[in-house]
Amino acid sequence: MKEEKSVTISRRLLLKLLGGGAVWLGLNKLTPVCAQVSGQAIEPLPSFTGPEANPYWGAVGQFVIYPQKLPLIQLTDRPVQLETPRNYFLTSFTPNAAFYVRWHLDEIPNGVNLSDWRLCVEGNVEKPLALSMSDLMSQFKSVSIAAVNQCSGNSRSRFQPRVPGGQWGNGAMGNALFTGVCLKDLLDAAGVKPGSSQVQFEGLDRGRGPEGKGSRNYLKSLGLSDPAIDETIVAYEMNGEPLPMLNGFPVRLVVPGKFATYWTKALTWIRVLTDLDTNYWMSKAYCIPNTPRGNTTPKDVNEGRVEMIPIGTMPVRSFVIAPDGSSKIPEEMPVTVRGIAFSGYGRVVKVEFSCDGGKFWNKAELGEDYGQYSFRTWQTTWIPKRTGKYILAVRATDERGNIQTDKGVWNPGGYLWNKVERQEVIVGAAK
Ligand SMILES: Nc1nc2c(c(=O)[nH]1)N[C@H]1C(S)=C(S)[C@@H](COP(=O)(O)O)O[C@H]1N2
Ligand SMILES: [Mo]
Repeated sequence: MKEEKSVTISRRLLLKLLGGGAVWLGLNKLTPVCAQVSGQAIEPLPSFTGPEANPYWGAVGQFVIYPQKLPLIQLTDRPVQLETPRNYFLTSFTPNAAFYVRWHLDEIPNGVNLSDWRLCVEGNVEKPLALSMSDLMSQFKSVSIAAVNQCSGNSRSRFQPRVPGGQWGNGAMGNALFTGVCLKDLLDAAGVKPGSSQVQFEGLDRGRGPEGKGSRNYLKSLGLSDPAIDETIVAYEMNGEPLPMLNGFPVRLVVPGKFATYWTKALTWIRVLTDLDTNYWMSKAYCIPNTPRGNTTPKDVNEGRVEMIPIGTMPVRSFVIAPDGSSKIPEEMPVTVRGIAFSGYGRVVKVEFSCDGGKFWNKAELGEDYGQYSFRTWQTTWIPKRTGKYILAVRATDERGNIQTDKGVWNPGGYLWNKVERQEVIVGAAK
């Protein structure tokens, strides 16, 4: 759902970005601080329960604080990979300070001087562009869209047999209201020449890349004929604020419905290509088996029987966020079970809840609709009738009829996990 935003908001943000003579929105160092020992300049949500309360929802790791961030779960520090704790998914929009972080390369921008920075549109175009932040904000129509950013490897730690890569729990995802300009408008302004095939995106980060793979920069491309191109935006605002440095300041690509691998951060070069992009990040990394649900077996992979293609759209998913199993629930007392759902293929039209591990399902109530690419909250009232252990489960259906099942997937990248999620809870006698 695109909606035009008033110019006043852009102007307000522009003043924020460029105002007061301070054009350097920089951080001295992107160094983490241990959550436990740092001065708490920003307050974490109080309901944090930690991985020990439920080892299976989030990743296992220590909590660290990076600049502009709340305590997040650390997967790795070089490159920076931080997971959002479960409690932040009670709402449709994920706070910027709690939004997960994933980079591939070590040399990430610590600051960007907006007086020098230009967004370049180059390659097979009539008129190459070099746009300043104020050009972007004043010369192009501003649009906003609520969209889920999910890492392809979200929930990778569930894979059996395990696969290499960050062992994410479920928190390598987030939803935000992104505001920026349409990619299409930038391409039209530059004039895409005939014979073009793809558009390539490059950010400011540099580094050695995965061991032995020799890639100095992270390059991703979209096909010009991909319908996603028409919905893609170059965002300079996230939830009404400039983007956090770690989430791609000053601008990032937002490709609604597609996995975040295409959502280039600190985007600085948009390059129209005449050939197919075969760089490492397109042809080796982020590829999935060309099979139903991207499912295969280690045996088929080892025997070279699997054709791999670049990953694309996010399958339907839903989560139980509360209760999280950390405390006993009193018998006969109503409990509000809450969570979120989303699908890259279309609006979530139904969420069903089960309190018996998936034998019987009941429709849950859907929260506010922020558009087809957004998280949709859901809730239902559950009154446990007896004491003991219960397995809660949730499944979502999108408008294309895709529904979650109990079948997991396996592929060598650890991508596309969307099995029905479960949560064990204990009900005790009410005193
Ligand atoms: N420049 C740049 N953009 C990038 C990446 C990167 O390594 N460099 N990683 C991508 C991947 S794989 C993910 S999952 C998302 C993570 O977005 P976030 O850090 O804002 O949550 O950024 C994407 N954009
Ligand atoms: Mo990712």
